[in-house]
Amino acid sequence: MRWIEASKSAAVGAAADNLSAIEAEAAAIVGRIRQEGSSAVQDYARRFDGYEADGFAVEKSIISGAAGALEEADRQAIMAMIRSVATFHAEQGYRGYQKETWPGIMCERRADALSCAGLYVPGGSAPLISSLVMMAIPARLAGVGRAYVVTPPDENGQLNAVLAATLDLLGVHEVYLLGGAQAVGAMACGVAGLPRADKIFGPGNAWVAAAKQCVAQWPGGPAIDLPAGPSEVMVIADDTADPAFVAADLLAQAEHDPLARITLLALDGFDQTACEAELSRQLANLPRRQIAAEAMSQALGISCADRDEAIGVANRLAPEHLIIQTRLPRDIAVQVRTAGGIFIGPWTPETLGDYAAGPNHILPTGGAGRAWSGVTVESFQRTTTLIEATAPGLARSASTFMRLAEMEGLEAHAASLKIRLAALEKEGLSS
Ligand code: HSO
Ligand code: ZN
Repeated sequence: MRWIEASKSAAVGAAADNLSAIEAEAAAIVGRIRQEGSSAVQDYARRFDGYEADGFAVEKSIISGAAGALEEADRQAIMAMIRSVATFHAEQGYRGYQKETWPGIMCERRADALSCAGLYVPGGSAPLISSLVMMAIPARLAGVGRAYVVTPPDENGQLNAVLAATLDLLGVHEVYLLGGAQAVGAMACGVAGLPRADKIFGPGNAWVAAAKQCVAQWPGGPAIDLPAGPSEVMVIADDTADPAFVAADLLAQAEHDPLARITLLALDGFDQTACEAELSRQLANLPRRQIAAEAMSQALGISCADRDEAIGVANRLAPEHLIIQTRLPRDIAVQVRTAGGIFIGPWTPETLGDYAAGPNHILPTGGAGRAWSGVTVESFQRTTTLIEATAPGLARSASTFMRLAEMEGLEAHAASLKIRLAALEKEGLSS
């Protein structure tokens, strides 16, 4: 872990990870899929996933009944996760409403679910069943017409068994075995047997994140949920923090990805030496220590003079997850306005939120939290506004609208009102 003073941390974040090479590769992959379609997807699947097949769709019979293979305690844990995520998300969703803004002009906002959403579930070394739940539940609550899952095949070229069981418990039966940037390309273009997604959801590694950003910029391309790349955690710790807890929380994110961004903001009195010792001790016992060690080699410790300085750094870096292990942690939480999710106090490890506390764990990374929020039911909805005027409503308000059109110098706009007023006058309906 490298330590710097907060006053020297201005370049952190701006210097960003060296992701441009990955961005270029991901752009080349989705670009070729856009040009060549299914054959390019098959080629990449063969090359990157070692997956040789005509199609990518998983047979429904593999999913239905898959939950039967789970141990009872595992089944119950997954069901508990589904329930608490559903309970928290049930409060969400755009509200439709009507307002008569002028006498005789009725305005309405209507919320509709997306027609087709593609949900990417990262696979590889750790199939993230929790990420699946974090997308499938809000999609269902929003009432999405068709929500399908795309996930890489396991080392045997199969759908991971625990993932299959979770899909079964969720009642999601449309699944395709594809990973990485090529999965994003296939969802965006609607090729290789996948339906064209209106919006692509899901966390992923740097390639997946870059591919999503790329397809979202195509004219007419799909929308994406949010810029979500490699995991990030920031811990703010003071002299009351237990260095072993802090070390454990840093490693819990480090084990996700060699590119995971790990930041520790140390306030006066935090025992850095004890924390470093705990990091080495705990790391040595982790099965995924190679990944975690790689991420930790890039980890940054920032010494902060006081709470305000730490709050300033946190707001500037906008971490995906912020864990506050200090005196009066809630006072800090209310002042940090850019984090994806905040975990308050010593008894709230991020792991609670990663799995089953309730809130969504798909959160903005890379500083995107300054403007983006995590996935919600609203992410699966869009809104349309409706306006309906009556003849008297139009007649009474037209002069104001006409003045506005004239101020903008748009005569045809004004004329679309005048022609109606004339018609109303003829019928003797004008006010
Ligand atoms: N921490 C991850 C989510 C996750 N953790 C899934 C465990 N499983 C998001 O950054
Ligand atoms: Zn996690």
